[in-house]
Amino acid sequence: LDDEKRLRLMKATAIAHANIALIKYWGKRDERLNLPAVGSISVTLRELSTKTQVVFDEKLTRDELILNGTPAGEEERQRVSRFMDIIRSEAKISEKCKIDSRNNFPTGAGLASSASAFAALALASSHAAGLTLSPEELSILARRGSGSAARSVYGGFVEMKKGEAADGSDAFAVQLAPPEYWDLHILILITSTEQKLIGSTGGMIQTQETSPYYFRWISEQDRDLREMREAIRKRDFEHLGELAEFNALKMHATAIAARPGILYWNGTTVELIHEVRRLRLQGEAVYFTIDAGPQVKLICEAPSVDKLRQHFQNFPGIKQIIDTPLGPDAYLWEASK
Ligand code: 2P0
Repeated sequence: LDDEKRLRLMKATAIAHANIALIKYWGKRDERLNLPAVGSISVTLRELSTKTQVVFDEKLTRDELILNGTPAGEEERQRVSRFMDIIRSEAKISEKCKIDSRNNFPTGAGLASSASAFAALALASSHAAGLTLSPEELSILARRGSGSAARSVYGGFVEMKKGEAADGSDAFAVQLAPPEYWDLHILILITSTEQKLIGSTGGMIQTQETSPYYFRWISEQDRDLREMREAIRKRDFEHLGELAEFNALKMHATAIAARPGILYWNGTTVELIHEVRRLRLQGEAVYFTIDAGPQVKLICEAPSVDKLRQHFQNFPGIKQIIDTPLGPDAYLWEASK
């Protein structure tokens, strides 16, 4: 019976949602502990989630990772296995585990999934290993997997603290407002489903090592964070949108100035930047943000969604549109089954 109880305790499933930063994370102050060089502010997305099951099993000789129903490549498996070593060390267990992770959004849609993936993995694996973590500790743990994952622990509007401590104990995310605070929508305009040539981690490191604008990017971030908190507090949509657009373009400009330059955009990305600005001149309340890839994410309020969706439906180069309101905290799913 004891064995049965132990086995039951060593299994858990969690769901976490993706997020999009309004004030971007770009740069690390410590690579090993994955500490960000800047704070960031994001919104969590209801329609994009990852569901992850973790089962520790003494019979396994190595960690196994299934992604969307298929065994993961060796590089991904090792990244996750290194993360599981952190869990094992904290929980003082030695069992290897089987991880089954599934995104509810189309794979190969060119959308980053490391935020929802590591937030779901942190919650499921800590629970399965018998750790009881506070939300702050969970966010710190998720950060070790991927910086943006620290934010996906919470729903709604979320701020990731850069922190000061060398051990990362104050580098975690906090919720600024729950999802129901403001009916914002993000419309993701997918322009390419190809794998990007340079990932976020590599792109950040190259930027901080070679971009002449990196120092300026870092030195202005606290002001942008303060302004964004204020725009959210006042529910000032124009201010939020204008500032998000500014901060995203500034991040990209800093990366473009690296040597060699890092350019995540394609032609459609640029056409869409112009189109959003044309729409604004015609009175539409819509802004954009862009992450480490060629997709353009529109920021708007709920009443504008249908019109914008229709407007971009047949825009040349757009492969797919995903509309999402803000989503909830990460949560456990039938924890003990
Ligand atoms: C962000 N991005 O704030 C920024 C904007 C991409 C562009 O966080 O190295 O995959 O795993 O900590 O979390 C993507 O970075 O990087 C990201 P790691 P991560 O959303």
